[in-house]
Amino acid sequence: MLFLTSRGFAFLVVGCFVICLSQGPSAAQTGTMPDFARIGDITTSSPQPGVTKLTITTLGPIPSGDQSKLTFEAYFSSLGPDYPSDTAVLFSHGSYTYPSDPAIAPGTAGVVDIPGGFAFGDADVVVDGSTITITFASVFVNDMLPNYVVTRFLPADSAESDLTPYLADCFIVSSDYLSRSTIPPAHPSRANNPPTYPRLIIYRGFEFNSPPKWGERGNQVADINGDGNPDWQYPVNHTIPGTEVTIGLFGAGGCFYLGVGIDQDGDDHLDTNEITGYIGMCQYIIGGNGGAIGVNQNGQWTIVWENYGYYLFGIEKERTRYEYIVATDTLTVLVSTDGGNTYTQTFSGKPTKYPKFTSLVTSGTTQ
Ligand SMILES: [Ca+2]
Ligand SMILES: [Ca+2]
Repeated sequence: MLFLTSRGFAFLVVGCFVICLSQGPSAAQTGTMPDFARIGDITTSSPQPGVTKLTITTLGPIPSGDQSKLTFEAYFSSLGPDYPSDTAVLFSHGSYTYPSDPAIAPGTAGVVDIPGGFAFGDADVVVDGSTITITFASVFVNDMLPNYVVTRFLPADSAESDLTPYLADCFIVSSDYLSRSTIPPAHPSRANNPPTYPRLIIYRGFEFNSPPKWGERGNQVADINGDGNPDWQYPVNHTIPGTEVTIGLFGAGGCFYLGVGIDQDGDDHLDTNEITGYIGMCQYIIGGNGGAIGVNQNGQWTIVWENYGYYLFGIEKERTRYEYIVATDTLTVLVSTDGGNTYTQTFSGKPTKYPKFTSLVTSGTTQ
């Protein structure tokens, strides 16, 4: 665990006001940013182990009762500062409800997964004059400093129809403390692949280092990829409500595997001898993962796992999406090469028949 206590830093604000050329002029586009929507300084600290405190100081006090549409968004990358930001810690202010899933109401803060657009973590926020203090669990951001912080602002009298395109296309103040990037992140309301399932987040790829190909790491368990070497299990266990079906995360040969099975001994933990199949994996050398349990449009419990592959320098290469319907024991695998806008189905059937999983051990037996 890396603590941030002594790692406070200051942002050099390189603020700019970006005009949405694709939109007609509006009050927001021709106006000026109020001081309370402009960032003066940002620091992080760790008031206690496992807790990160992000302090944003604005150039002017935030007026009481302000009804503008304003967000402060601190972007983090699970893979390091040169990789795409995939997590935002944000504060929604004024009259603006942040369009994540679930939404973040005005006056509250949360942690949002940018690729999926879902809010998966809580954050506490206190506003005092020009100081915004957001406190959250460090694990959400892998104990890293933010890559940059963005504020987005619309005056209170802006038409609602102005809101989404403006927020999606423009950033107002962007501070990049190492000048790594001048490209603002897309607003998550335009994020690819809007969630279609009610989400209960089951896993964030950055919570664990990739499993080693060789050697030992903690949580050692029985050999699951049949190479004769013991493998690893991570503390990710979730049981589908109302069932004994449980998922567990395993590591073997440098890859993550999401296993599913019946929790035979009722300990809310998927033991290796309880795995009946695998329903997701991390197959990219540089990548990230996210997943959720929810109910699909047919009312069936569905486990969704998405694996993102990156080139170096943060360019997304490909993503693979696994959707497992519990009731029918059906796994569907879909691949996207355009950032999640479109997917091509590559497999649908029993998990044990998916070619990448056929050599894995299930319930003590190689399939
Ligand atoms: Ca092994
Ligand atoms: Ca068990």
